[in-house]
Order: sequence, then structure tokens, then C-alpha cells
Amino acid sequence: MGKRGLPLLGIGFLAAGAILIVLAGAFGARGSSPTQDSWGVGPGGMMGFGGPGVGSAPDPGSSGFIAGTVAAPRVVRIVASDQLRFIPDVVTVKAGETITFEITTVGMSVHEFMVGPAADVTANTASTPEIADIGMMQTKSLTYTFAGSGPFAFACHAPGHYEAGMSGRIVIVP
Ligand SMILES: [Cu+2]
Repeated sequence: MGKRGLPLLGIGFLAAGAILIVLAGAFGARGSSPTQDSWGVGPGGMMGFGGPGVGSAPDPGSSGFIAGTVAAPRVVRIVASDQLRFIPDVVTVKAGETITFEITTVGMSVHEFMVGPAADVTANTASTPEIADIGMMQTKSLTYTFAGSGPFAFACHAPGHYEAGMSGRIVIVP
């Protein structure tokens, strides 16, 4: 019981950060947007909910990268937006890594998050790992191990969302 307070507080911080990110994206010129790696990633990125600089852990192209394992997955945070997009929509993963995706919905639309082999994600195959019903300002997580070279992808299969382009891809690096 007593443990519920902290995660909720943390989600508040994360949501506030996510809104800032979305606003920055909306007002920034598309052509000159910062790189995907720049959003929210900072020294505090590994601190989890509520830390200053909430964001994903460094990816394989960044200094400080630590490959995720089953025992200690690497955290990748993704925002699901009212524009039916995932931010970021490309995630780089080292082959064999275990990733914990933390998906936060900003805005009114309720989203889902499915990740796995690209063909299964496209086909919305029932056995593919998925989080359902991520409501406004909610964060839900899913941990997945990327075995093999892929291709892998992620998508939202809430009605109409995938068709509107709500998907992303996993880039596997050796
Ligand atoms: Cu969606």
C-alpha cells in the first residue's frame, strides 16, 4: 500500500518531462530538430522515475552505454502522443540485449505498445508481447529480449492507430 505514492509521484515528473519534449518537438522546426539521442538523456537518466533529466539510458551509439541484460535490463522510455506517434520511433539495440520499455501516454488518446518480430507486429499476432490500455499520463512497462538479428518493430494497435502510422522500428547493432 505505502509503495504506491512514490511511483505515482514519479509518473507526474515523467509526464511533465514528456509534455516538455512534445512541446519542444511541436514548436521546433522539423528540419533542425535535435537528434533522437538528445531528448531527456542526461546524467540523471539512469535514476528512474522522478530524477532530474528523466530519460532513456544511453543507447549503443552513446558514451556510457551499458548493454541491458535479463538481470539488469536497459531502460528505454517512449512517449505515445495524441498525434499517433511514438517518440522516439527508432530505438537502437545491441543484439541480444534485454530492454525495459517504459511507455508514457501524453494527451487524451489511449495507446497500446506491442514489440517483437516485425512480421508479428505488423500482423498484430496475438502472442506478441503487448501492453494494453495506456491511458493519459500513465506509464506502463514491458521487458523484451532481442534474440537474433531481427527485424524487430513496435506498434500501437489501438483501433486506427497503426494505420495512421503509429509504429516504430528497432535497429539491431552487433
Ligand atoms: Cu496509439
